[in-house]
Amino acid sequence: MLKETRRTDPEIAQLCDEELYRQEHTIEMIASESSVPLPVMELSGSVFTNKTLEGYPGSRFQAGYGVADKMETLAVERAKELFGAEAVNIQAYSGSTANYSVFATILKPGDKVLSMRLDQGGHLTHGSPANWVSGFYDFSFYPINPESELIDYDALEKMANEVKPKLIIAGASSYSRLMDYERISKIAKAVGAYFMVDMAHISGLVAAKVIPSPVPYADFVTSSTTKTLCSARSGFVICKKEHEKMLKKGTFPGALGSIHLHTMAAKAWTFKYAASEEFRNIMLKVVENARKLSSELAARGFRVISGGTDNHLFVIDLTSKGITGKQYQEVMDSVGMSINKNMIPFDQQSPLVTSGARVGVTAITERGMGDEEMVKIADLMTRVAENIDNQEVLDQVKKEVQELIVKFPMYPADYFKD
Ligand code: DSN
Repeated sequence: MLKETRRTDPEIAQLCDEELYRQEHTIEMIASESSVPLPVMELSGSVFTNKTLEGYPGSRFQAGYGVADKMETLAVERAKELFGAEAVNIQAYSGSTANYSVFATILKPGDKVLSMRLDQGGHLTHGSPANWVSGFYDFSFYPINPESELIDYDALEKMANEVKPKLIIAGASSYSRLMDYERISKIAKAVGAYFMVDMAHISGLVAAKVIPSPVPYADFVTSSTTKTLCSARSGFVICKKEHEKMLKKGTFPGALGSIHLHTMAAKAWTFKYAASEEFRNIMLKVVENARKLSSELAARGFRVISGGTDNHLFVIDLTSKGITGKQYQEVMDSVGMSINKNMIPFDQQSPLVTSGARVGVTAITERGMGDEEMVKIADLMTRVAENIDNQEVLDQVKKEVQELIVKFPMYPADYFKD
């Protein structure tokens, strides 16, 4: 696959080889990661990358659109079928740009938006002070209940009545529980707000019908495609038929430029594959593994936020182990296990330090791991947390990580050789 790169630029080829080695030898538990099937990798690097095109099928700004129109139409039709959607816009480059295109479609500067705060599970693009949208729109945040650590729907309703937002956003980057989309959609309707769900993290589980879908309830559903959907680095937006025309305009020329046909081709492949029994079985196992790993960690003294998980991820509070998220992330990485530091609800630490860590099991489940491996990983994670300064223990853990991971190769050994 890297034949010409090896010939023309051995330095870059070497970096690719090093990254492949790192991935093959790492227990990958960053919840937003997955390893893409080889056709997705091939299509992401396909000849479609050469084509510049703006507009939509049947109405383009450049010549040479015939094949591209077929590709975009196919991707849209497959996505509609997979998610039972009335309309889909496939042009987003990522989950973030999918959100921006919805904002460009329905919001004006200063409009009010009600969403979930970053430290309680939300996303940067849902109004975090660190993101440009916070200076452009007027964000308020609904809370989670400090005891249950679940969304407080009564408080959400009260805030919606007080704030009268133009848009209510649900969906999160580190919330491990199901959401009551039906209830939020009723609240949104009652106050005259649009309802948008950002299902970036869970779209694979939704596609496989392993957890409930927001599609019947929301005006707009946005997603990236790299997380549980295990596809190209890209995104898409689903909407009700009545919003399709304005979403098209809001996306192009409203928010984005020329389309990325290469990742569109990869997404089209995924929208067919994600309807298969094979993909559904992986997603079923993802949820089973997340439950198993979280309960094994709880049994070893970690506090799991909200007491468990219904999806592919969960957040652990590290204060009982006397370490920060930053420390844990760094030392875990040094022994070949990859997680990310994450704020816990009402965290006293800064986002760069944090009191918690987020753990996701999509990538290790794709590699074939199950119950037995979840028990072993819980044991390895505990030994790291409890021996953060003990190099002898960490060296032993590193050795055991390698013994485990080499039994579950990610890709055929010879695929990237030439
Ligand atoms: N939103 C970030 C995450 O969840 O890790 C990147 O996708």
